[in-house]
Amino acid sequence: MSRPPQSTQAHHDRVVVCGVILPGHPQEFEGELSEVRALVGAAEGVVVGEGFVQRRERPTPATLLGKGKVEEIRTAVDQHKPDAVVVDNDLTPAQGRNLEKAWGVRVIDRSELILDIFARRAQTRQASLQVELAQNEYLMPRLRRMWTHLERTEGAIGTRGPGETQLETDRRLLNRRIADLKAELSVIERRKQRQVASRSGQFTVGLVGYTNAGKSTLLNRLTGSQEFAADMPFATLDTRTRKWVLPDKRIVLLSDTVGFLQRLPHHLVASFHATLEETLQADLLLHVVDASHPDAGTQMRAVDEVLASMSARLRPDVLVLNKIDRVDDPLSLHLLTGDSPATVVHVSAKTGRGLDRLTEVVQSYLDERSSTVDIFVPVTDGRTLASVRAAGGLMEEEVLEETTMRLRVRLSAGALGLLRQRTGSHARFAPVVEGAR
Ligand SMILES: Nc1nc2c(ncn2[C@@H]2O[C@H](COP(=O)(O)OP(=O)(O)OP(=O)(O)O)[C@@H](O)[C@H]2O)c(=O)[nH]1
Ligand SMILES: [Mg+2]
Repeated sequence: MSRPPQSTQAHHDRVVVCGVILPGHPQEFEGELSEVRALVGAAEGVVVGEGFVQRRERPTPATLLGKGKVEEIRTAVDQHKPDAVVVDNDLTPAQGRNLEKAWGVRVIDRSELILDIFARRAQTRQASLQVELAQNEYLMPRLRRMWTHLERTEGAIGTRGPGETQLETDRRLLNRRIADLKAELSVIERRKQRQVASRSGQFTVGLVGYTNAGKSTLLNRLTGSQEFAADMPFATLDTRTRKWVLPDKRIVLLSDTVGFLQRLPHHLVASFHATLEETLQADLLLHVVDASHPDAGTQMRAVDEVLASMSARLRPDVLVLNKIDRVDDPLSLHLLTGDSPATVVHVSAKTGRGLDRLTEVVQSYLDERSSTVDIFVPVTDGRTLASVRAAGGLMEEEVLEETTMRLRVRLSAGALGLLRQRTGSHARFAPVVEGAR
């Protein structure tokens, strides 16, 4: 909850939280304001006092919250003297201004809070630029709010208030910064696209899911990595891709990415589009769900919605119900998956339960998209033999007439193409007709 982003101050902002439930908002939002509390924690803030929730048919245009609620919160502000009030909704610039006037304290809306967390977590150049871009676009229509204290000179004949002039300068600078950020990002994105294209021979598996579902923990467990995983929203902001060696030695690339959240700021989704796309282009998409969460169903739908908003054809192939070590009632898992067309696997990334089944599922997808080939290589060509063996998927090896090796492999079309390139004219490929084996 600081600007500029990435503050290293140890100071913890004390905040009062409130929110309005509008028709169509998920149930989760009701009651405890538990999600916004977790978000405040992730922004290193501390919630003081009770939260204020108001259910309304439609927002009050000027202040979002109703008059009575604004008064009630004013009393809480007087009592607790917080650094800010966090409103778990998006506010228009005018609503933010009006509430700050009414409460005499800084007001932070949901988008700003989420942007702040992202700013704290960004580790790569790309993530930092993406967050800064989203922050600046959020700030643009709100610049005026920062200059309200200078507005008194407004309207005097023949004068333009110093606030106005400053505002114009700020706008110009901000626009220039936004253009620079976009330019630098597009350079990084093009470079990454080339990297992704260079992997085209490999079978790729992408992990998506609500924040805190356990994606990074699963990636670490399956690939023996040690990426940051923690009980907080948005522990991961970047795409990480790791090699996953399957029991039959075939290699797939497993990618982890930023978690989703319901009602994500659209600036942020737009900024992170490139990062997400990298994962979403995977051959196989796994949707990881925290099955022990009371709002698991809502979270699953939120993920589906974000995916659908990015591309209509995006549908996860496998639903991974994680954290089953914390689920007592197996029936609840049944209710969660309902009539989902995806393959469902129950796992615990923590204890390792169910991971063998998940591996089988991934292997069988890989098999479906693979074909079997006999590769003939001179026995003396150690290099080519090594390349074929390293590609994985080796099923048989046989020496023919002491001069030629026959290696039978089962690989995805991409991996086979890559192997053909690597081995050049040193190897002869002969497809094995299915069923003849
Ligand atoms: N009990 C239990 N806890 C788990 C399991 N898997 C992950 N966790 C915990 O859940 C928390 C979140 O895990 P992460 O792997 O960071 O989740 P993520 O989906 O990567 O979250 P973001 O990066 O924030 O989107 C951590 O505290 C994990 O230890 C599980 O199977 N059982
Ligand atoms: Mg993570």
